Amino acid sequence: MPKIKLKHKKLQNWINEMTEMCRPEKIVVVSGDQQQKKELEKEAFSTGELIKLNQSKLPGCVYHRTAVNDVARTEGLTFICARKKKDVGPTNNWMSPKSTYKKAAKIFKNSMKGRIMYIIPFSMGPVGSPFSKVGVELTDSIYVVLNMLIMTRVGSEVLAYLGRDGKFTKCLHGKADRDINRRLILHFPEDNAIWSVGSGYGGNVLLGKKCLSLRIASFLAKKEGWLAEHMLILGVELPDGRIKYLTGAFPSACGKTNLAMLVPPKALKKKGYKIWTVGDDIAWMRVDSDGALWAINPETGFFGVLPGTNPHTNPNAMEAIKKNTIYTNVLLKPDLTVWWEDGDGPPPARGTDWTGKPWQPGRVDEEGKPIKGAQPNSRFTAPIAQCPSASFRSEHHHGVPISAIILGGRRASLAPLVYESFNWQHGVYLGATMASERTAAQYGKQGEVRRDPIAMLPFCGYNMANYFRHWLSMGKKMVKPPRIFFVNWFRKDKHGKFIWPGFSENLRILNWILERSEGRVGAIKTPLGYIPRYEDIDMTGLNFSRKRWDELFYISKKAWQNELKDLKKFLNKFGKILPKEVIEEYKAFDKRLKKYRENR
Ligand code: GTP
Ligand code: SPV
Ligand code: MN
Repeated sequence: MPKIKLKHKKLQNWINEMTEMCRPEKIVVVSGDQQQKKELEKEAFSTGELIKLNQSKLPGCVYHRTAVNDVARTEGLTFICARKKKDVGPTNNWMSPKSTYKKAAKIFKNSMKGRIMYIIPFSMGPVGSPFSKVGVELTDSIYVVLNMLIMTRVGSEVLAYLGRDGKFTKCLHGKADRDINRRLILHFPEDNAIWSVGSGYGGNVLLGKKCLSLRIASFLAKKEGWLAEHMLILGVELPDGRIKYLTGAFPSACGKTNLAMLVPPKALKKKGYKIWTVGDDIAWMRVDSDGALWAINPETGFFGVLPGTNPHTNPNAMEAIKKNTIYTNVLLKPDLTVWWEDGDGPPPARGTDWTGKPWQPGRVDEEGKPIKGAQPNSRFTAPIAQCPSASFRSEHHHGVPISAIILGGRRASLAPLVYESFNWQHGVYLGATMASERTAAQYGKQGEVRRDPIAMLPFCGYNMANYFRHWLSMGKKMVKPPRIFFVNWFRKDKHGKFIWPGFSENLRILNWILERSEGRVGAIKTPLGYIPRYEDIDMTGLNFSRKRWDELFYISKKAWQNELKDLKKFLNKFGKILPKEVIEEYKAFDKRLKKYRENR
């Protein structure tokens, strides 16, 4: 049995135990240095786990294909294993820790025979910051190691920080045979442990991301009095030079990465607006001694959606992925560069699709449906530091102060472009009652509307009713809590076209949000909350008619009453432990709606 010697006895014992179970041939500690990284890449090229891309066109870039049955997070196979079922609530899958360890151990048993087990010490947040959390991931996948090197702070520095008895989250990952019937993504919040087996896809296996930084961290955050959220963080530099920071919770594939890297429209850029990207997926927030809410991004990389990313929609992302990037599940071109749908330029005449089959434009399946070159949830892994808009505050252990919180979702009809909550409690209600259409980031029926409170439905590591309660209590800790807004960039007209141009133009709405937060502009009161007046939005350089605007803000009494019915079913699931404040807000909204007269 291979052995390594570490100063940290608990870590050492745990590794011994896991080695005993998985039986790897060799153990390698990931140091974080360039030389080791190069060797790992070389090894992965030789086995075909990775393909080296065209180094003159894409320096430092590599390509990876996952198994065809392993292209997105598998929420149905994701479990929170707390001792008591009621502690995980009605929205999480539950299994008891004891029986689950046993069940998973059978799959892990001997699964690393003939393989190397890599030990990845990592820190979510700057190493040594009191707001950071340390994890150690054991994995038999080089792809995981290389991704973690981009996504987190990895290596000897973290081990040194852990010392002899530092706290860490135990993260075990094994590819096993990638059989979907033997795939489990398990969280043991009471043991501060994660076990993931049978998958090789991003969110299932980069255990620092959703598993630690959201599911385990949300559990710790509740205990310790802070917030671990599925949110982007961005800074808006105003023409007067001040930078105001916002966070935004949108469900998976609903625009966090795009908004976090927004490029101001020409006319606003000329006025002096600028965007600073702090994070695109996860925010850890706490109330500081000044009574304000401060946020850090625990990650150092982006794991972003490629289809739809192009120089028009997201020029900053395009710039960030030119070098040192891992491309997963896109189309491979004959010259060893890559392509994806709605990317940069027309499709190549031929290539190899994400499943490894020859591809050309116009190829269709048996049913005559077009076959995509890139998987709809194909992704890039790239260092934040390579993004032209990367914030200079990323390494600051204190993070950034938050002026406003945005919630959002994909609603083809129903929700207006933007509305502001009346107060913190109403804002939490808007969060608790969020819903969005399902995207390619999850398995399941695409387009179906599902409830996704604060974009945390798949990521909250405990009972969501208590999560709402935690949010309510956080508001009381702040001197002046940030205002909470809801946005919907995705409303469509009767021809099925997006009404709002979105992307860069969203800055016009962010600007209104910030003006509202500082009490510099008025608004119209509706049953939903406050909405902007057309004339209060800076439309310089954009041709957007008042008629289209009114379409964006149309509030259908009937549709909202139906929404309330659907919502009631969801809220009832929580039973008696649902905070009374949420019910209060529900009733108040129902009442406002009854009185509302549509002016159409
Ligand atoms: P995860 O990484 O899964 O958490 O996703 P995300 O929330 O970061 O989503 P992302 O920014 O990658 O956007 C997903 C999809 O939404 C892409 O296809 C974008 O083109 C599209 N999108 C983003 N912003 C807008 C917008 O303002 N308007 C419209 N119409 N589409 C948008
Ligand atoms: C998401 O699905 O919200 C993602 C991608 O950000 S993954 O890391 O796979 O969860
Ligand atoms: Mn995400």
